[in-house]
Amino acid sequence: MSSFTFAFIGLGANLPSAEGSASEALITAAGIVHAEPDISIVAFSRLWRTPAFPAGSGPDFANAVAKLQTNLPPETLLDRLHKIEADFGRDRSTGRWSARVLDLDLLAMDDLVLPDPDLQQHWRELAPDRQRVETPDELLLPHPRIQDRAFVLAPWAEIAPNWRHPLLRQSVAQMLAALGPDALTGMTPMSGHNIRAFP
Ligand code: PH2
Ligand code: MG
Ligand code: MG
Repeated sequence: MSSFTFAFIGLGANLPSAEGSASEALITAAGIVHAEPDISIVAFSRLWRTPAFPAGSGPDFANAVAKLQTNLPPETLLDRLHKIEADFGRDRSTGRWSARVLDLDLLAMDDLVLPDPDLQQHWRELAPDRQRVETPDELLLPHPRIQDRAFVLAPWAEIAPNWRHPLLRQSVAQMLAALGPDALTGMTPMSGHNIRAFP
């Protein structure tokens, strides 16, 4: 597993931390990810301010998507992302979908499908009430909720509109368009935080 691969990660935060505001946390986290051995950020979206999903569940989020180049296998990359979250003081014991100082989600790597198409379909089509309480034990790639989430797809479309979901056969731009115009309600790109350029 040393072939050179790209990956997409989603960054999110909706609580201030020792690093400052949620948006400052994303910028600091991006620098830490880029400084990791065997990982480079090669593209970074704008930072977006997005209403918390589900509606009313907490303060607005800052969200962004980064494209990484890495030769790490998926599980190792995910471990590195979790370690960075922990260093930010993220407490994973407070439950799913609670407010967080930093969330780094592995969205996709190349056109890899993990663990298999059937389990992908099971988790993708899980009823919303069960999504709150059930979590897969194993790593799923692509992340099973990307096609539902404008806060992921809108920043992602800025850097890779043509990346294609290997099972749904839709591009990022097509998945975003399929959500309809209301999906972007309340979402705004933030100015003054342009970190597109990584050396
Ligand atoms: N992340 C969640 C739950 N809800 N809402 C927004 N707007 N942005 C997120 O990143 C987000 C969320 C779980 O990780
Ligand atoms: Mg998340
Ligand atoms: Mg997460």
